[in-house]
Amino acid sequence: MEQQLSDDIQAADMPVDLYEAAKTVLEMNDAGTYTVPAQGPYPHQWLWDSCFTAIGLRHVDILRAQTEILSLLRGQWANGMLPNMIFSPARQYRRDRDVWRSWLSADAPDDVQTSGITQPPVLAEAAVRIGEKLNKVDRRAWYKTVFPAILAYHQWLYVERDPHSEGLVLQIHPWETGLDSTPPWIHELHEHQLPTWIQVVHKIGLDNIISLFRRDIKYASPSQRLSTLDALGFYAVQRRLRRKNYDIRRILSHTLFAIEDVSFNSIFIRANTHLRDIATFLKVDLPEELLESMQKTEAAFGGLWDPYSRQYYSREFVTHRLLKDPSIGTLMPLYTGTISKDRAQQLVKMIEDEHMFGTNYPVPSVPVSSEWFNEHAYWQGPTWVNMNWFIIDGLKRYGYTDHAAALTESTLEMVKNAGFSEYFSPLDGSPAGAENFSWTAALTIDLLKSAKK
Ligand code: 9WN
Repeated sequence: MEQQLSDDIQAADMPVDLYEAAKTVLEMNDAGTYTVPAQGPYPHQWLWDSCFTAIGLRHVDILRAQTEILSLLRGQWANGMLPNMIFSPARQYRRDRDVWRSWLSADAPDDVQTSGITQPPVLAEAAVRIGEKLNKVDRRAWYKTVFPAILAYHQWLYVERDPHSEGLVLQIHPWETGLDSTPPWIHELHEHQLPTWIQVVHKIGLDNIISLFRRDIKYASPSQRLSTLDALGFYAVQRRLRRKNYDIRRILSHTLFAIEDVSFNSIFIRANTHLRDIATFLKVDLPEELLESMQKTEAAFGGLWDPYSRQYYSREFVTHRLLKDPSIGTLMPLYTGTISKDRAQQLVKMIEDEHMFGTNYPVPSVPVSSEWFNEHAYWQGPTWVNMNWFIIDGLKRYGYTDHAAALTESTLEMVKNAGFSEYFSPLDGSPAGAENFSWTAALTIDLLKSAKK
């Protein structure tokens, strides 16, 4: 009650138009028990999108925020996996469901159809953020409801995605990182995963015809999305996973396309901390084996640091080779809260550097000095509000409160000027991608609220 009152007072000081406009976007995208990322290009429920949405919605309607999370759990597989997409049952999306055929795996749920891969584990963060808004009795009930699912999910990540018990978890499709076209992954895709038929299609110029069937470029300029060559590459990876019935042993037995992504693992480390906190609150013990794995992850994470360039990178699972195409992933360790202060300072220097991430509207998804940088090209340059949200959170926890405040301000200004776009040019803040994007709206609400704290 007390918390609710102080939030109401804060809401009164906010730029009402931005707050109200953000709420309207979420209402517009509300599909009943979940929120679609945007009308048109994204008609299903996505894993980390719903987590971000719930983080914003908790300020508006806590019950609806809880429903957003609970509706995600209906997609959980028997082995603990949470899929990146739960498909709308509407007739017109049959093709989307058929591409994945989740029913090929005995672990997939019977009553909903899903993809066969996951997305960054933001679930524990969303659960805790909702928990913060509840009194102790309601928080206990809430944590009791979601704890088994989060536990099963983290255990699955270790069992299936850390098969050698080395500590870091691997990803098998660029979509699992949520940063689809991020340079290190696209580089690897071209190196290991472009079958000959795709190269032939590209050579004879058939991609133009294939483009006609792409839903995404009906809603955004093709220059702001994946190239058709890369989209075909993604499709080939997905088809291979489907051929193996999403069985990880069969998938990993013959592949060089498995990456321990720095951004995914950063989010996982933070999620593990949240899971431990939830268990402490509930006074339950986490399995010893899981606790050991969590410790191993924090220790192994140092292996992603390159002392020469003083940056973090993702690495190949098989060879442990660091993938040195620079990207925003290098900054995500700030969000873990477990790297040293010295390393955090190195990362902050890069955020300040105008030749790297210190643009007019930071934080670009690729540093401006990179040959990959392109201000409107999806995950190869634009600024994304969810990444800023992670970085702001990390900056605060490492004591960089002025940096966090400045980044919050520039993010809100960018949204206020350009609307709730999916992403923005880091140079002039111009909008790109889909319009009225849910996580941009939800995290705007959260930043508006947190800016006062
Ligand atoms: C594939 C929904 C999702 C986000 C991802 C973003 C984009 C999908 C796509 O949209 O990915 O999952 O169709 O490109 O990259 O982060 O969750 O908003």
